[in-house]
Amino acid sequence: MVRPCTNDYFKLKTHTVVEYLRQKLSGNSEVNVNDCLSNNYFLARSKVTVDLFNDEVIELQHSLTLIKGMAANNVDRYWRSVQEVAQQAPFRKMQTPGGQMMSAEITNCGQVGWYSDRQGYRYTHLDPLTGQTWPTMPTCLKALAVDAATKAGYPKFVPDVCLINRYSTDSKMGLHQDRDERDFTQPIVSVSLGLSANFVFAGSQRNSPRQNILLEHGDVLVWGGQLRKHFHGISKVLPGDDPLTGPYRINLTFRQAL
Ligand code: MD3
Ligand code: FE
Repeated sequence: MVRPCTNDYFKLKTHTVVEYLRQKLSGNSEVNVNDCLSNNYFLARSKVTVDLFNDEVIELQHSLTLIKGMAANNVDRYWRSVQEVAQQAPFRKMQTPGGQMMSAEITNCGQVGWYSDRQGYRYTHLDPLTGQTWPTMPTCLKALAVDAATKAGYPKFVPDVCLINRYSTDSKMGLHQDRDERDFTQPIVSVSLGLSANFVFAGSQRNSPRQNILLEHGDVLVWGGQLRKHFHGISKVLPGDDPLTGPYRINLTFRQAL
């Protein structure tokens, strides 16, 4: 069921949400509760707990669908698959074309992999680190992405790459657009595992108004339509020791690149 994101609906759960946010963010000076409550962050957080919002497919805004906690089911399989990918194609830091080191570590699986160095951003058929093809996309991960895209209204989504980011608590990802793919009518499906992060979502311009969205373990988001080309980044990974990932946040983005 797709439930529209209306204020009436969220007012019902306001108290729970506020308490939840306070707990989650307490002692974290860089992410402010009031700030979060004042914009769409509040709406995102209204789907707080898996038990409150189990199985709901929520359209946070046009072309942005949240399936709260979807990946928390079967997460052991997903996590094992990520580790198997990382054995074949290790996480590594990549360089931007400008020569800066990115702070998140990256690997890929699928027919191609996203890569960046002094020669630019691109998708490659071989992993430059190993000289081998990128690992095959594990079936359970692909199925998760296709299922999420279908629920969000993109039944024809066939991801050919999954880019995997690993963040420690001092990693960030600056505002950027994802524009190395061929067909922008296809969505991107993102899956967050482990530590939470503050995701910053801007508009079509780098200096468009920004909204903050707290991405938590198990969250699956489908980004389509015009939003597909919007600027976005990760400003902060919240410290912690996750039972699954330890000191890391893992983000999977499924794309149709070719
Ligand atoms: C909105 N990753 O890999 S996931 C990336 O948390 C990337 O690792 C972030 O940005 C991360 O390129 C954000 C959410 C996300 C991913 C792709 C998008 C949001 C997006 C593409 C267009 C618009
Ligand atoms: Fe991105």
